[in-house]
Amino acid sequence: MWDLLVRRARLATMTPGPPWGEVPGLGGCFTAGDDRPGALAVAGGRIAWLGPDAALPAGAAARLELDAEGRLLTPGLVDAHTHLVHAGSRSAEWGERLAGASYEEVAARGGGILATVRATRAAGLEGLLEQARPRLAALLGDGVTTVEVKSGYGLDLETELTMLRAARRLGADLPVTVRTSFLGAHAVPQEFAGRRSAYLDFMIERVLPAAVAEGLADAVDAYCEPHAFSPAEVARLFDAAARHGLPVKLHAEQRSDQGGAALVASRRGLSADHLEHLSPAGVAALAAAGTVAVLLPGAFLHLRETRRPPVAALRAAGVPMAVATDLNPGTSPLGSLTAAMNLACTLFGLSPAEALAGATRHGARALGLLDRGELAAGQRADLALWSLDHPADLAGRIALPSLATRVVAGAVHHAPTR
Ligand code: DI6
Ligand code: FE
Repeated sequence: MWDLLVRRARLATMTPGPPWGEVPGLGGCFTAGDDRPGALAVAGGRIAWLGPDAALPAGAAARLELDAEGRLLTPGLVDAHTHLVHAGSRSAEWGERLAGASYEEVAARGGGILATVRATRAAGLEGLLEQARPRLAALLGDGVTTVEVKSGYGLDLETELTMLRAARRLGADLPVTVRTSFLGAHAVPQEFAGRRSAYLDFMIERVLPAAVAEGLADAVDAYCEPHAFSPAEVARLFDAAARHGLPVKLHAEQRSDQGGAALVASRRGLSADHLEHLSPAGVAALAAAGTVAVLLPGAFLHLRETRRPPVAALRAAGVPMAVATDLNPGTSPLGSLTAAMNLACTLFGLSPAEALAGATRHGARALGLLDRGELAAGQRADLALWSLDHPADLAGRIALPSLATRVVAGAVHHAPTR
């Protein structure tokens, strides 16, 4: 007796398997075909069986049955890069940027990240939770079942920990897996102005160990740009991460080529994120290390960038490409992963199938998670059932509600708009 059985579904498995045919024009996306709907069974929070509906074992039964009526069933979506815990708004600075100021100019006069730091320090745990909940609700309503959340708007001991505690609390209170990244090396705060090395010492010797001691960090991230941290500074932080046994990832090559991708690849990092200015050597380094390229088209759009990440080179080198929202108040105020998938296609040239793989399988790998992101026996039963028929429809629309039901570790949550 299974816990849940979904019947008559169009399964986008994201992985090959014996009964599945590749959807024409959608490499990497497999279904049982229009005329042969699929079925998927869940037991103990995991996928127990899947196959063509007609091949269901005789006498198959479940405590709960869902009739998908031919609609699309995908793995639950994975948003592998967000800053969704933060306080305040930066729309005034966006106005300045629209009028011609650059991102770096705004940051140099104490705006940018430091403006969000002031608001975040003042908010407190409850204030942060109150502001983060609707952002997370937007992602969940769009099919997300796993989300990464970074610190990096505290930049002092207490607020960095408070941000990470808020992220953990969201994961405990809501039906979603939250993975945290420690981003103490996001900016040098005002009180350390002119003392960069002392700030890094403080992060490495005090704040990171405190986060680790409380079990608050799943990975270590940094922002590698001339106006943020140099590769040598990031390397010091990565050494500290290794001493704590934590995997690393990096904001790399967003505004300039610093060799950040090669650096994070040399540490067998989980992901290099942004990559608009990635060089051929950086592509080769990611490919050799198996490090995931996380594409963030929301930031490209909101910053009105013109230089695209080298998607054709990444594809040719076999680098897995994830797609994420980068949900943050300064450069990517984007609360929909399916919209990010659309932008990855329209702005960066991904195919709809690559975008779907980027928000499922490869998003999970960018977080070091091998137990989700595919429909296969043994995977976690994190699923999204859509009021759509074709896998390409998911990336093919912008901000049109299309989630019918989310399943998290086997538990069913119907969308209010169903
Ligand atoms: N992610 C980041 O952390 C930076 N840019 C990006 O895409 C800065 C975000 C911010 O300005 O708050
Ligand atoms: Fe970011």
